[in-house]
This record gives sequence, structure tokens and C-alpha cells, in this order.
Amino acid sequence: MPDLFLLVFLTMNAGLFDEHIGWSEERIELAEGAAVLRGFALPLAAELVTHIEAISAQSPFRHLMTPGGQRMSVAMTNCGGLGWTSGTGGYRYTTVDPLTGQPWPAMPPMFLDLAARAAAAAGFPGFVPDACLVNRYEPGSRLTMHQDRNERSDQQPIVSVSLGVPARFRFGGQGRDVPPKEVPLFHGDVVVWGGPSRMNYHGILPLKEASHPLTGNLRYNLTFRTAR
Ligand code: MD6
Ligand code: FE
Repeated sequence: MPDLFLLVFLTMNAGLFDEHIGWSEERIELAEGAAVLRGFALPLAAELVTHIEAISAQSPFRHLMTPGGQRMSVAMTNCGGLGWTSGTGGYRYTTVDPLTGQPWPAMPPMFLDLAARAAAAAGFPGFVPDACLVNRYEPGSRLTMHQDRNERSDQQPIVSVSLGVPARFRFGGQGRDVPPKEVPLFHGDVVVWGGPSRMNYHGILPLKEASHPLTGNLRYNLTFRTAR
């Protein structure tokens, strides 16, 4: 029932705009230092998707292999000075896309601006990311519980933007034993993540079959980090 789903989805997102700041200030605290800013990126969402298409025309989406040899169900690419990649050598950041042999596509200025504004809104002023991981989920794609720990410093937050089909996000604690909270992430939502929960485990449950007018059955996620 994709049409009904879309209607429900659009209704849920209606009224999120504030005339002045483009954001309703609906905010969900996941833990100290981690918050969902509902609809924060909604005014820019269509432009973000256009940029993702341009980025992936230059550095295509690919299914990386984990260091353990498993093909990841989420397809990835990057923009910015550094890109997150994976292989038998482990997880690392590179300046060059190993697939093309060229530098990763430049980070569009509007990406930098959005990431900095979202971080500041969540209490982390002065955020200047040097890496933007672009994730593409198709129905069934998931991200198992993990920590983001390949960045040189844990003093900077992470800013994560959701686009397209909604997903169920799981947020746990510092150890794998903490039972996770579950929260839906919709088109235009931004998660900002830093301070005491920067190293908390988190993941995305398998994407459900659904349709979004801008992305079809796909979900995109932009994850901004300061890697160095
Ligand atoms: C995703 N996000 O939303 C995957 N990591 O598709 C993440 O792994 C993530 O949303 C760190 C901080 C925020 C996130
Ligand atoms: Fe992560």
C-alpha cells in the first residue's frame, strides 16, 4: 500500500516548517549529546538528493567488503577531502577513491553549511567536517550495530542526515550489552551525535519496502565527520 504509506508519511511531516528558520524545533534526546532534529534538513532535501546524484556519477556507489570479508548491504560513496572505506586491510579514511583512482568529489558548500548549522543547533558550535560518507539503502539493506571509531578525535560530533524512505534507527550504549532504543528517521531528519555518547553503539534495521517521491524505494544517509 505505498500510496497510503506516502499519505501517512507526508501527514507526519506536514507542519514541520517554521516560516523563519525552516525547522519546527522538534527535538528528541537519545542520550546526553545525541539528538534527533526532526525535519531540520527538509527545506534543502531536494537539493541534497541532486547533489548525491552528481557525487555518485563521479564516485559510484559500491558495496564495500568488511574486514571480515562480508559484502555490506548498504552501498556507499563519499565526498569531501577524506572518504571512509573498507577492505581486507580494515576500515580507513583515504583522500583518493580506490575505485576511480581520483580524489573523492568535493563537498558541496551547502553540505558544509547544513552540517555546521545542525551541529550548532544541537550544542556543538564550530563543526567543520572533512568527510561525508554517503549511504544508500535499498529494501532489506541494514547496518548492524557499530561504533563510529575511525576518526582521529572523539571530540567532534557526527551529523547524520536522512533522505527518502524512512528507517528504524537503533541507539545503544558504550558497550554491546546495553539494550538499544529505537527511533524512526524520516526524510529531512538530522541526528547530531557527540560528547558523552559519541562512541555509543547504533545501527539501522533492515529497510522496509516503501516509496518516496524523491528517491523511489531508496533511503540515503549523509554522515558528516571530522576525520582528522
Ligand atoms: C544511517 N548512520 O543513518 C547510519 N553514525 O544510515 C550512522 O551509522 C550514524 O546516523 C553515527 C552518527 C549518526 C548516525
Ligand atoms: Fe555510524
